[in-house]
Formats: sequence, structure tokens, C-alpha cells
Amino acid sequence: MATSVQHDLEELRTRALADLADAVDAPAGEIWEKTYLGPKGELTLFLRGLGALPADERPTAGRAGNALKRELEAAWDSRHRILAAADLDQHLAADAVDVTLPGRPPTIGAAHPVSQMIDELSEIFALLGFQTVFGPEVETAHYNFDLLNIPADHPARDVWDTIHVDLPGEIVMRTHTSPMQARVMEQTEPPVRVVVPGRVYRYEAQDASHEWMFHQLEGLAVDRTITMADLKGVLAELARQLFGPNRRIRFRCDFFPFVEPGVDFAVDCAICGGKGCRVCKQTGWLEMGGAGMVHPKVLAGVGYDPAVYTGFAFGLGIERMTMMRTGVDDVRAFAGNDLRFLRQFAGFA
Ligand code: FA5
Repeated sequence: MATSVQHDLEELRTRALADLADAVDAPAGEIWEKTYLGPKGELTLFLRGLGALPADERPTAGRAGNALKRELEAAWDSRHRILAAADLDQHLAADAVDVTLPGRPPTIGAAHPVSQMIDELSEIFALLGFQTVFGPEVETAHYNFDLLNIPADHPARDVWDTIHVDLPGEIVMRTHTSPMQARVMEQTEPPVRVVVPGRVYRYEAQDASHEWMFHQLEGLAVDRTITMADLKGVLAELARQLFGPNRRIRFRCDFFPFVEPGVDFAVDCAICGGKGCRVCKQTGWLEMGGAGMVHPKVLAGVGYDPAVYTGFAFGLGIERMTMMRTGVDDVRAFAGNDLRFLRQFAGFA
């Protein structure tokens, strides 16, 4: 072998082994391997270039080159193991969990007071035999008004200042939960006993007792022998369960096109004990909702025979009931999203 080739190989060997000793971590090791042993590495290129040597030099140069290749591969193999192990140790140390550190307490949320009230109402009504169902907040005027005996030209349609949705047909944000009366009856044979909690929307000015979005709980019972006494019994029991045995309830005549007779249902003010205060506007009473016996036209409209079946319905304001339970004196607080307000009611119901 010519001295220059021998010299080149010796120089390559010394440099490669020194560089390998200097490779202190796994990435540096990878670079070393690529530099010397990779497809374009120095030793690989040397071996490929053997063909250019004079024929008598090739065998010796080839043997020396291959011997160096084996030596460098063996050196890489053992160095690689050390670097990989060190790399793993480093990762394990970086990822280690210090089990002696104090834990981070999770921030626990709580159900919104209105949601808690809905759960409690559902439980009370379940005990009275009512099933809880839910309905769409975006409604057709057909269900929101027409099937409830409120035709297009009926003045009562003005009572529920309506938010209309810009879609073909007359689509509205439901102004009350009553459209679910018709939806449930259309899909069920009597007897029916359901309550329907949910959001309703009205285009109206806000004040301490009026929101433009609030919650109602609709109730509906239809059977062969239902009377006004059943309605009074159910709402009296509801008031007893919600507000305790000392609250008085009041029914006064009221008008809703989908009931006959209709009533408004009030409870004596829990804040002042019925004496008169700011919350009850000095009347001693707080209206919880409307109610009445389902109008025969509504029954007939969904295919029930009004000569056979009677029923009662009610629609209660859930925020109003929550105000009575908690002493909150402004309905706007519920959707105001002030955590200081909401935190006070975590787990009240
Ligand atoms: C109705 O919405 C009827 N659908 C109730 C009904 C159902 C009558 C079934 C007969 C049979 P009214 O508009 O009065 O009725 O609303 C019912 C209750 O919702 C009110 O008593 C009150 O508690 C609550 N409410 C009404 N408007 C608002 C408002 N803007 N903000 C907060 N609560 C309200």
C-alpha cells in the first residue's frame, strides 16, 4: 500500500476516534456516525474510491480500510450505548415527579343557581309523578302561538313581545315553554304528566324583575278526571316543598288564551313574611306563574277529545322561584355572570 494512503487512513482513524471521544451526548453521537460511517461518511467514501487506486495497491488498501471500518463500528457501538443510556437518564431526571411537593388544588365549579333550581324542581315533580322533558328554544309560530289558541290576529300575541328569527316561515325564539304542551300531546296518548324546564326569550326592557332571557317550568297533566283541585294540590305541594310549610299560596283569575279558567299563582313573600317589602313591591305576594285548565280548543288541536279528557297546565318563572328561595332581589343578577354573586349559591339547593 502506498505510504500516502496508509497515512490518510491513520489520520482518519486518529481524528475519528478523537471526535467520538468528544461526542458528549446522543445528538453529537448521531452527527459523528453520519460524518464517518454514514452513506456519505468519510470512510464510506474512501472505500468507494478504492477502484481509482492502482491495481496492486487495491487489496492492501481495501483490507486496511475494512479493518478501520470494523474498528470504528465497534467503537461507535459501545459509545452509542453509553450516550443512549445517559440520554435516557437525563430525560427521566427531567420528567421526574416530586411526590413530596404539595398538590395543586383543582378549582371546583358549581352548578348555576338556576340549574340547581331546575334539578330540584325535577326531583319534586318526579315524586308527584311528572316526567321532565326538554324542547326547542327556536320554535315555529305554529307551536308558540297557533296551537295555543293564539291566532295571528289575536291581541294576546302582543303580550309576548317576540324575538323573530330571520328564517323562512315564521320562526321565533320561544316566548314561553307552553309550545311544549302541544308537542308533547301530539306525540303521546293520555294520560300525560310532564314538566318542561328551559330558557325563554322576550323582547322587553330589563328591570329588577324582568330579563329578556329567563327560564320557565311548564307543567302539563291530562287525563280523564283532572280538575282544578288537582292543579291547586300540585302547586300547593310544590310551594310547600320549595319554601317550607309556612308559605301561603294565592290563586287569582287571569287570562291566557290556552287555558279556561286561567289563574295567576302567587306565594306570600318569603323575604318579608307577607308584610310588604321592596321585593314584593309592598303587596306581600310574589307571582310565580300562570296556570289553568287546558283549553278545549288546545286539546282538540292536538287530536285529544275534549269531551273525554281534561287537563291542567302551568308556567312558572324559575328565576322568580329562585329569588324566593335565596332572597336575591334582582333577576338580572342570574345572567350577569359575576362570580362573586354566583359563588354564594354554590350548592344552595
Ligand atoms: C306565560 O308565559 C304562560 N305561558 C304561563 C302559562 C302556562 C299560563 C300554562 C297558563 C298555562 P307569563 O307571561 O305570565 O305566562 O309568564 C309566566 C312567569 O314567567 C311569570 O309569572 C314570571 O314568574 C315569569 N316571567 C315572565 N316574564 C319574565 C321576565 N321578563 N323575566 C323574568 N321572569 C319572567
